[in-house]
Amino acid sequence: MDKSFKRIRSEIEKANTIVLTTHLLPDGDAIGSEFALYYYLLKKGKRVYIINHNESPDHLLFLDEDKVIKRFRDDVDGNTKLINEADLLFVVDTNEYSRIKSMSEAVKNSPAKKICVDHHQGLDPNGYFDFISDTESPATSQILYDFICDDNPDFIDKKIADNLYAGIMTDTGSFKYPRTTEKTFLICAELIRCGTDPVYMYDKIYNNVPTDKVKLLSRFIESLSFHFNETLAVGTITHQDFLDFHSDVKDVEGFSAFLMSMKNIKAGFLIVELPDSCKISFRSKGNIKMNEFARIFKGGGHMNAAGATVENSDPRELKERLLSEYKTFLSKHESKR
Ligand SMILES: [Mn+2]
Repeated sequence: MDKSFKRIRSEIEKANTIVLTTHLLPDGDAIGSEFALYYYLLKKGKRVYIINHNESPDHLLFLDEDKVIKRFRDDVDGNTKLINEADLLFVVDTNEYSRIKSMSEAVKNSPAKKICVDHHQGLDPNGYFDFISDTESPATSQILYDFICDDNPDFIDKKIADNLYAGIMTDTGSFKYPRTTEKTFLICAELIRCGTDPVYMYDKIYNNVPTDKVKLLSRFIESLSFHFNETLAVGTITHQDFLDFHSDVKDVEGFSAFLMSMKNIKAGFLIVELPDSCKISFRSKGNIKMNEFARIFKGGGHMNAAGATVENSDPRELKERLLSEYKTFLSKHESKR
């Protein structure tokens, strides 16, 4: 890896203008990596731009205090021009051009040398002029820590440290996912020494759930019913719930996982009422084939996670139908054993 560090550093030395981008729906590691690289490159005297497909989520906006990130579609021509005229283009935290969405054509067509820094599997070496890839690393930000220190550890100031820390903390699930190692903690200790406040960072990123989303969750919990000896949980979110709490279907993220967090629950249904249909999420544990069950409702998916959309249906009637179909489904299952 040290060799690619040196090669890429010599490309940076030669470059004047550098554009950075990352994957759609950017997360803490995507944005933290972009800003760590951004502030490092500014110190190297480069002209640097960050252009993304999506705008940043609310809880990460504090990392963009200088309002640096441009959204590609807000000025397609201007941004395409920047991408075309750049000497170097960094793609961070993904190696697939399809994941930079609306920007992929502009980036692929640009004569700039493209460099990928990533920790995901599946990098195609032919897709880039050069790359740093480490699939053992828990975060792209951790790779960039090594990259910047390999140049000069004094480059890590508080701003760079905060962004690297944000990337590492979020991609390790606050230091609990498998690729979290001793090295991860040593790096974070060093980032804290450089000025990062871990309490402040956690608070900004995680203690930031809008109250309307919590009210929607509360409505969902009130709606729960339990069946078949408390092995099945069913929850419903109605169109009215969305209106009451100024929310929409993206705010139910995590609700079906919540169903499955309960001890004796083996299956869960989440019914979400949309203007002219109902969306069902089916979840299960073990060998209960939810994709098979979802087919009754013209849906599909994986064994433990499936989905279906039922047009023009009433959520209460749909729930009754789900329960009666599931009873039949269970009895067929039992008889097969
Ligand atoms: Mn990542």
